[in-house]
Amino acid sequence: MPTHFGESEDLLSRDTIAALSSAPGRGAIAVVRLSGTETEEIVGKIFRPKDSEGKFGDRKIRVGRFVGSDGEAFDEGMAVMIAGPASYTGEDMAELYCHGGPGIVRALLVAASEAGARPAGPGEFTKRAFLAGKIDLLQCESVADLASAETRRAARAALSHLDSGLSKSLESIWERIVEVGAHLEAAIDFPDELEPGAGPAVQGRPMDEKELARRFREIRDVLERLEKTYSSGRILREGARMTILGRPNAGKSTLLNRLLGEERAIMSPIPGTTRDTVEEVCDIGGIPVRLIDTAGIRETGDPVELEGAKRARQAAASSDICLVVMDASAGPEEVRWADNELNGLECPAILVANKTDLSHAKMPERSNFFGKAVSICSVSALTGGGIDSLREAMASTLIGSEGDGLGGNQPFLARERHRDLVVRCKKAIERGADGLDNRASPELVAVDLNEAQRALSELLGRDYGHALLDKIFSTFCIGK
Ligand SMILES: Nc1nc2c(ncn2[C@@H]2O[C@H](COP(=O)(O)OP(=O)(O)OP(=O)(O)O)[C@@H](O)[C@H]2O)c(=O)[nH]1
Ligand SMILES: [Mg+2]
Repeated sequence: MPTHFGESEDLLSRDTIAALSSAPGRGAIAVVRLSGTETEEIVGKIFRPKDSEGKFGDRKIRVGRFVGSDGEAFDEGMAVMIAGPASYTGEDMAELYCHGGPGIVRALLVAASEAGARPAGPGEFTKRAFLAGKIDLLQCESVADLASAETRRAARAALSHLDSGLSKSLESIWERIVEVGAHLEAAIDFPDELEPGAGPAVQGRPMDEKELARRFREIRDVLERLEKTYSSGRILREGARMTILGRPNAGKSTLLNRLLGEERAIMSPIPGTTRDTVEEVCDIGGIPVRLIDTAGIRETGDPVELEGAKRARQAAASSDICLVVMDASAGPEEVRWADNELNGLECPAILVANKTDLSHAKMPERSNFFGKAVSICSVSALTGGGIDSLREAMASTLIGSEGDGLGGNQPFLARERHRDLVVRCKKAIERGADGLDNRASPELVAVDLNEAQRALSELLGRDYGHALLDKIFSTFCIGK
């Protein structure tokens, strides 16, 4: 069980909650979940099994009719009871499968409420699982990430956190901190014995200041490696924004459609076809990428085109990466424009030389580009030539080699909360190491070590209060 600021009783409400757990709206089947001590009683009132023999039975699916408080049946479906504590929340739970008409779902929720259930708040099932000690806070967050994963790879990465990938690695950092803490305490309690061979109650021989400082720095390095995974981890979890920039007619809309595999944006030989930004999410090497097609940029007196170009620049400014598209058949003026554009960008960019199917197309040479293109890709948006290599370049620019292991065995950070706490922990460890170098008193170094432990505790959800839980669970869906 996690420890916290003594708020366990009021954090853990014991009433029975109910919520729609499948997506709202019309569907073939909808799932309503219940959790709490009254679950069996409530289900007994709103679900009439077809074979009325015997008790409900744990984890046995039964077919039957859903009934309102007036006793009238309004749907046929199935129900399963999952007895606590071996359930998701640790309490008695039920899942009801009804037909997915919005009227049926509403009627079922009303029936559950009239039978004594309270509508669940966002993430309340998972919050109960956490408070019952079934999963830690990092696993709770991974549940939310799984519920919103846009790609298989993002799901796999979240699943590795649900499997305690990050928790285990933080636990091992915790143990290392506890170990150096014991040696530091020995130095406080037995100041004269801080010499090799002397013996306060620590594992093995006590460490001297140099050894302690070395251990502090090792812990710092582990935290730093973890911190570095954040930019890739965040992109895998949240997705990336990628803006397509270029002059009119370069083939931006054709490229967007090619990457999406559908004709989303209008393409035409008339320069200035795209007037406003067009956005769509697609899967690039497992990364959810929001692709933004923009209006072509050129000198013009047309106020609509000028507004389009302004929006293109705004989209680029808030992007994780840009594709600068040039028409490879257009001559040196196009090369100069692309180079100039690359120079003005703040985010990483890929130079895409398009229309390479045309016989007079000329491949751009890297030496012609002073701008900071991460890579140069030659493609034909029209025929699809070179698009696979472009996809690879996009994925590796976004999450680089650090991203390769994400979702595998390598622990990584994907949330700002996690990154901030890892940085807080790292800084405290760093201060401690500096203190040891400067022969600060062990008591002072212990203050830094405590601070590092507090940050890790918060990260692992060992220390929490209302505010932290509210913040985390408010981002959850209702019914999760
Ligand atoms: N040969 C060839 N033509 C292409 C290629 N890509 C686009 N085109 C053609 O170039 C013209 C312009 O394409 P669009 O995709 O509309 O260009 P755009 O950059 O979106 O243009 P604006 O929206 O006007 O800024 C169309 O006639 C396309 O068929 C390509 O790879 N090869
Ligand atoms: Mg266009």
